[in-house]
Amino acid sequence: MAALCWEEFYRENPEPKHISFVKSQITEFCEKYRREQIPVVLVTSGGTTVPLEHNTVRYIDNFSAGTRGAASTEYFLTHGYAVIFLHRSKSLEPFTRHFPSSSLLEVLHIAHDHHGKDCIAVASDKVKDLLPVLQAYQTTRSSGKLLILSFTTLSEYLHMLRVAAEALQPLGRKALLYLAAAVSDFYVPHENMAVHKIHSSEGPLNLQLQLVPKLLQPLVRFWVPDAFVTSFKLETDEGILLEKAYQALQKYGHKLVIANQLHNRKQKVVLVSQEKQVPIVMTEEEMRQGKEIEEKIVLELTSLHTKFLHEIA
Ligand code: 9Z3
Repeated sequence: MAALCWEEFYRENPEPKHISFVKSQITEFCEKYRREQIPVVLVTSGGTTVPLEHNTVRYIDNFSAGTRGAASTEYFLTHGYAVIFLHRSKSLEPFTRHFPSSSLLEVLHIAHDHHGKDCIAVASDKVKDLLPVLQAYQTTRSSGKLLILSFTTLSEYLHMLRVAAEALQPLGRKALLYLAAAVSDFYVPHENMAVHKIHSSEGPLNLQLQLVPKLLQPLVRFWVPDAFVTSFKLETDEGILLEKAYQALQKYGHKLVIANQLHNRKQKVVLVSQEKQVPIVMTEEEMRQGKEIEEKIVLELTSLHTKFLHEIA
């Protein structure tokens, strides 16, 4: 069966309950930076779930730890961008990602203040790791340049994406979209979903998943026609990766597809545009030093965006 058109998808899959609050937060954020002439980037991050039941016990998920989006957000902030970070609930977030919960207690130790009372301090060998993160975090907190929003399901994500894109429209060319979330191509339509937990006593489960309409089409054409839109293409078969990236460019007419493979996504990506392919590769040495590929991706992207801003519209 063919995919629904995007309007039907939005009609048939209800908005998340908090959508009007989300809308007012994003609109206010975009309006502030539009007035201040500061570029705004929408970073999407993490995988979307496709629930099998309304009272969800089981769901299908797309793989993504959220490293790409969370790390890139930190680099966009250092380049002066205001960032809307739309991420899968409980996936990695900027700044806190450096301290996974398992190592959080390792950073602290019990000390004594001058009255001999117990207090908590940062272990001295951890200060050099913690300090730059804490500085960047506090700078961001006081600037107010980071808006963090979360989704869980595919439908929540797609509703929030539309609201965010429409709010970015008044920024024109100053809006950058960096769509790194891993978005399902398949879903169970709202009206076909079981209400309660599906039981094994009913026998083997036959699932038919419908195709998700390609939302990049209306996004590029109607919601943010002037913005610099970048999407990611993920494949596991290297042989088809670039071909798929070009197909996406062709189909949606946006500026850039960042092509990556699952197994080496932290070492190599290719920036694919109509004009050229720019590979970004990490050396062994850079990896050993703990450098991140997102630093290079964001550097390249902000420079492409700056050039785009200076072109005659
Ligand atoms: C990506 O390709 C991201 O780079 C990763 C990042 C999900 C691989 P991590 O979060 O991984 O750092 O662990 N995202 C886009 C994936 C996607 O679903 N793309 C669609 C496709 O490939 C197009 S929108 O068809």
